Amino acid sequence: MEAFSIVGRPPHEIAIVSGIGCSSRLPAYTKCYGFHGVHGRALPFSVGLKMVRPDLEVVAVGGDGDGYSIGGNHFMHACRRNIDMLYLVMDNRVYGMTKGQPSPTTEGDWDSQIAPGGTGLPSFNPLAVGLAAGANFVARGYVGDPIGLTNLIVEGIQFKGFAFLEVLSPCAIFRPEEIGWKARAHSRKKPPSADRATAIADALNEDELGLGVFFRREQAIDVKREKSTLTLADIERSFEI
Ligand SMILES: Cc1ncc(C[n+]2csc(CCOP(=O)(O)OP(=O)(O)O)c2C)c(N)n1
Repeated sequence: MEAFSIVGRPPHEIAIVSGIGCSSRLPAYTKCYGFHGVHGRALPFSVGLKMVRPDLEVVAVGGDGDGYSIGGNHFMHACRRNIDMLYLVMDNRVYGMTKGQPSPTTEGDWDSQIAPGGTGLPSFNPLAVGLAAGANFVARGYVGDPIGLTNLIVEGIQFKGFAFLEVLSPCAIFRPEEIGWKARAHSRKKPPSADRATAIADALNEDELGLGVFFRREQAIDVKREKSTLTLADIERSFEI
């Protein structure tokens, strides 16, 4: 709310779009326009919305299970499509809603009832993937740092193009050890890079709890859009055999 008030747009000029998960409940907690969609589909809906209503501030939100697993394909292509919007992922490294199922960002050795001994899989690095797919604004925030997070949300909304913000969001129920992030999360030492390869190396090599902007490079947004002249009746007729 604070970030939206700093951006200075009233609720009816903002649309928050989500998929499925505890984190995807977010649209219901604001007075903005909201769309609570289906698993992993927040991004295609948001992209379509922004294309037909460029006047709206569009913010897609969700979790790591929703966005990086079932929505992973949409994530990559939204990064390279560079539509002017913010994608905010509340990453708790678990499917909270399905009661502790490992997600793509879960550590391979995390023991759980559903995957005893861990999945054994390397975890997905969302920042490196977003950068490799072409996102021009890539940052990491933390819910335990509300001032820093507010600034990153404002920066992401004001960025011209697709902004990807990964937000460390502990799940106190299924991953209580993540509460310990509070003592370890810290600001990154390096300033944002404008060199993609450097930013990817930073995302892969730096401490996983480093907060701040990794990459920022504005690139012209070139959306080719043709106005349809079809009426609803025309579309209806096209279904007739
Ligand atoms: C592999 C897999 N695909 C799809 C689903 C359906 N599904 C149920 S909840 C959910 C998302 C919840 O996880 P997350 O996005 O991490 O949100 P959280 O509840 O942790 O906020 C999805 C995609 C599933 N459970 N498992």
